[in-house]
Amino acid sequence: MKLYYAPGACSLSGRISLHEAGLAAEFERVDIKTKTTEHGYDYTAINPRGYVPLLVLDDGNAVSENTAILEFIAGMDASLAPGGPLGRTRLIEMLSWLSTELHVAFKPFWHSEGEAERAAASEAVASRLALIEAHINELYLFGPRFTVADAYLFVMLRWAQAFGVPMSAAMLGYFERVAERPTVRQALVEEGLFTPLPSLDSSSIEALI
Ligand SMILES: N[C@@H](CCC(=O)N[C@@H](CS)C(=O)NCC(=O)O)C(=O)O
Repeated sequence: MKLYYAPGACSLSGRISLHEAGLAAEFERVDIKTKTTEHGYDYTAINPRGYVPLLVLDDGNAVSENTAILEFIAGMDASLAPGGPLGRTRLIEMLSWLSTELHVAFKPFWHSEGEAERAAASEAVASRLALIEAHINELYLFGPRFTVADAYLFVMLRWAQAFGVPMSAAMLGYFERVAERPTVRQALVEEGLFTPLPSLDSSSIEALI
C-alpha cells in the first residue's frame, strides 16, 4: 500500500500507525501547495480533494480522510484500538472529535492573515486540549495501550507547540511519552523532522567538545 503524505501533516499519524502495526508501505510525498507528488504527478488526479493523507491499498482501493485511514489501520491490528464491546465505537468517537473539533481549530493558523484570528485559534486549541487532557488515562487516551488516536493527537500537539499554544505539564508529559516511542521517532526521522543524536563513541565525544 502507499500513503501520500506531507511532512508533519496529519498524514504523519498514518505513518506512525502503520509502523506500530508493522505494516509495510510506500510513502509518497506531496507538495500540498503545488499539488504535485515527489514523482512529478498531479496529486489532484490521484485525490481530487487535493489534501493528504490518502492511502492506496494494494488492490487499488483508495481510502481518504485521516479518521478512516486510522480506523482502517486499527482494523489491521486490533491492539491499536481500545478493547471491549464499545472499543470500536469509542475509537470512532475519539477520532471524530480529534478531526472535527481539534484539527479544524488549527485552520486559522494556516489560512488566516490576522493576528486576532490567530490569537482566537490559540485559545480555541488550548480549550480543546484542556478537554482532551481529562481523557488521558494512565499513559494514553485509552489507558495503558497506545492507539491510532494517540498518533493523531501527537501530530496536533506538535502543531500546538510550533504555534506557541500553551500546554499543561500533564499534556507535555504525554507529548514527550509519545515522542519517545520508537515508531514515532522512526516516522519523524523518515519525514526529516527529527535528527537523532549520533551514537557517541570517544572520538565523537571529542568532536562535540
Ligand atoms: N478532511 C481531511 C483534511 C486533511 C487535511 O486537512 N490535510 C492537510 C494537511 S494536515 C492538507 O493536506 N492541507 C492542504 C490542503 O487542504 O490543500 C482529513 O481529515 O483527512
